[in-house]
Amino acid sequence: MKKSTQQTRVAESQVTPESIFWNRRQFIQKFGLATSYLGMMGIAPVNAESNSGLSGLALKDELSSEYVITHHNNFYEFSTDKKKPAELAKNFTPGNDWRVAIEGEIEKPGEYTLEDILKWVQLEERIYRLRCVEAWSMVVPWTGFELSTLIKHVKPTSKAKYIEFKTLHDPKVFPGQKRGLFGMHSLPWPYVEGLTIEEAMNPLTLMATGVYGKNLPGQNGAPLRLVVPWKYGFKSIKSVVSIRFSETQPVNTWNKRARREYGFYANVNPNVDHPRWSQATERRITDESFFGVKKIPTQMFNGYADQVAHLYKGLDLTRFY
Ligand SMILES: Nc1nc2c(c(=O)[nH]1)N[C@H]1C(S)=C(S)[C@@H](COP(=O)(O)O)O[C@H]1N2
Ligand SMILES: [Mo]
Repeated sequence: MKKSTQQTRVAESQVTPESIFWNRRQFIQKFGLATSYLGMMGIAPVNAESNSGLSGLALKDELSSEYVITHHNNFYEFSTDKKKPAELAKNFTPGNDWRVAIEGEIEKPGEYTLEDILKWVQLEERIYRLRCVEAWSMVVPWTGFELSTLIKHVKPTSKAKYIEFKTLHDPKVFPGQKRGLFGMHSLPWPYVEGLTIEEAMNPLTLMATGVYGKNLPGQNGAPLRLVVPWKYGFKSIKSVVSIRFSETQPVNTWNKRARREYGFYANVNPNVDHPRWSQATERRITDESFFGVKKIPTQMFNGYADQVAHLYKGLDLTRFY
């Protein structure tokens, strides 16, 4: 069953031109509904009238299969083994009563449910590349909303320069948060990530609630996770319970863990190698062998330079990696 449905899906979506991407978005805005991925494939008119300089989003890459996206995961709260989160997350099925603390330098701090948040925003589908710092990549059809909409809703003060995100910390839910050998943790918990307010406001930055037209499965960061497609995957923090606006730069988990290997910015950059491996190429994982046999050149900002390069003008990207 698994095999045949996937193959159909991938075949139907080999090419995802910009026109489909943007018209889908307009369609959803117009009719105020998020239709499933397959449903949308049928209605895409041609001619994207090259929307407001948002070219460069033409994504001709083959989609990774739903099976790959949901069975090859980095989610250390469950396990450091990429094949295990799918199994271990079976009972992690949070719903719209999921609570998110939104606080710090904003006019409307509070504890909100996902249901509250979904009233403020517009869901849409976005197909993005996901490039892990480990040099593998996938192409994912996310459902989600622009983080900028949430930000505007809670009204940041002039002191809000950064946003810090946290994942749920609960060893009863996440076995990987229990102490392991020698009382060690795989990472310091909770998992923390951060963005500058400008990065968070960029129209590419999503909060995802779904993948392949379905609610996010536990292993992909249910019920709400960040997606920042021009940065290495570790920035795209899963199962978010806290969004805090601050004046100072947050210390993100991987930076805390290995400062010289993982920075705050973590922009995808083929010219700055990881201290232990090259970042010039990546293995594109499309099918369930997980091998990612196709080796392709990594693009600056993961191919989203037109949308985000301006954010880093004057910043030495070899120092601020
Ligand atoms: N809370 C949390 N978020 C996380 C991670 C994690 O271990 N814990 N792994 C990150 C890494 S390294 C990657 S590559 C992506 C993987 O997302 P995916 O499993 O949906 O492909 O999630 C990121 N978000
Ligand atoms: Mo990653």
